[in-house]
Amino acid sequence: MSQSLVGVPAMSGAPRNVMHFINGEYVPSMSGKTFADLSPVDGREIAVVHEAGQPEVNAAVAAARTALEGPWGKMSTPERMALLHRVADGMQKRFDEFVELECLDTGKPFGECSHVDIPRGAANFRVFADLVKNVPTEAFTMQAPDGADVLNYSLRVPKGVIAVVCPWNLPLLLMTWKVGPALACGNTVVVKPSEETPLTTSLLGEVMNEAGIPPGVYNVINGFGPDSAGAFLTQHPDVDGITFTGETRTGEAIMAAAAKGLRSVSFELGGKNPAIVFADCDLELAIQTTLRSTFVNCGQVCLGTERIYVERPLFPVFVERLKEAAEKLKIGPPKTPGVTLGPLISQEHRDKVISYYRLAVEEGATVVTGGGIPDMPSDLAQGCWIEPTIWTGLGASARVNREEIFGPCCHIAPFDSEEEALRLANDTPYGLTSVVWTRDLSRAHRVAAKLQSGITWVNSWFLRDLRSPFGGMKHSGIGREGGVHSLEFYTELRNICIRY
Ligand code: NAD
Ligand code: 6OD
Repeated sequence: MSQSLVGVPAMSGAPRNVMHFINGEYVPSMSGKTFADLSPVDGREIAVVHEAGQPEVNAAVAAARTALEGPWGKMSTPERMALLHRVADGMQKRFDEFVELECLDTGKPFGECSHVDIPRGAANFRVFADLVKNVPTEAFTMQAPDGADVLNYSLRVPKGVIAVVCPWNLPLLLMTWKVGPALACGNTVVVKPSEETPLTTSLLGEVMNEAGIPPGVYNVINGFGPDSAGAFLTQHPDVDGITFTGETRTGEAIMAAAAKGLRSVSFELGGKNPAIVFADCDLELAIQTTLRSTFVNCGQVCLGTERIYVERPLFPVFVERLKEAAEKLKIGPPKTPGVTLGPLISQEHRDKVISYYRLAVEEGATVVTGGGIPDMPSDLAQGCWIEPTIWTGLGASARVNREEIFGPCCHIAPFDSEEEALRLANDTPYGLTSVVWTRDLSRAHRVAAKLQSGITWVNSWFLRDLRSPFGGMKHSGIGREGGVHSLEFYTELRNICIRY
């Protein structure tokens, strides 16, 4: 069994070596092309990553096809489910390595990786393995014109070879959220992790081998998007379906690629998510939860809150309380005790977020707190640090209120009526999530029903039941995953009609 060098602690700080994982083997790029994976904490090179060209992508897709038609395709559902539980067990066994690598790649606080990202990675395999066994299909009886009996029944079959293209913000969680159900449904996958965060996706290859998953079922190719691994994979004619999480603009490019050959897509895209806070809310809970929904993972969560509308009588108190809470966030590296805010993912992304910090001021915002780059010790000076930031005073048409920033920042505005709050919240091309804060149950139902988002949380945020539908409206996505909805994308539903 070939070993990745990704999980091996680097000797004297030397970068790790990240290869592709194709047909159960770690392989380098034929071209010898590599790129650097940099730490967001201090800018040092943490890994040398092999960049896939067309030959590696072809090999990965071919391996996936062979496995689909071979041992994986022939395996019974209970055998496949047992193997997926072994994958989850294997992730649990190597939990510390996964946490270490995810923290290294993303710079996020240790507690976030160990309490959210990695446990969810394992849960994504268990939940879908169990679910597939328990979902019924349909059956209808009728009579043919000559009086013969007829039975229609449906069968779910795997869709085929699935391309899984992933972002960097929750690398293992979001990748396994796709790979778990895809494999549970009997497909094989070729994963393209983000070029910013390839480590845990690579390590999972070893776990797949250890669990006994046949070669070719789980393949990983590394590289960038356009003119690189991402584009080669999504344009590949032998890919049957593409599941993608990332920016809306990238979704448009991938949809164009998918049009050739009429491949189906499932897209989880960007957001500009609102929270509506009524004056009767549980203020303490609303503040503590909004602190998370805005600043956790340094604001790099697609479900996060960037626009907050507060009923006018509560507005000054809410702004002051959220400011106080934001100013208590402790910025620093993953393992420093008490750290609650890590860096942004890259200098390039920090440049983008800082450009919005400048734009907010140009558009006339009042900076309630933050707005800049914090002073950090000299050994962290090359990190992608940024201050948590709150603005007020902008109108609905300000770009800061319309465009996804994906940083630790939000704008807070007052409202005077339920209708106005709904109009403001829905005034966006996006429609991923929304949050409502109120103790009035009737109002909670009324407002939740009128919000234009795939997911609405009432008096909570990011509470996830993996059986429930997940996805975005408008420019925030195409399709739903979660529970049976994942099965709808990862299988073809066939009808058999029998006259007897
Ligand atoms: P991104 O779109 O830049 O990249 C995502 C992936 O797509 C990467 O692996 C990248 O290499 C690849 N890619 C880029 N261009 C491509 C192309 N032309 N063809 C094929 N592949 C291509 O997104 P990101 O910056 O990694 O992630 C942040 C974005 O993801 C934010 O907009 C965020 O809202 C969104 N996101 C959405 C969800 C959701 O559930 N809706 C979840 C997480 C992140
Ligand atoms: O919880 C999930 O399943 C999920 N897809 C979360 C997405 C988070 C976005 O950053």
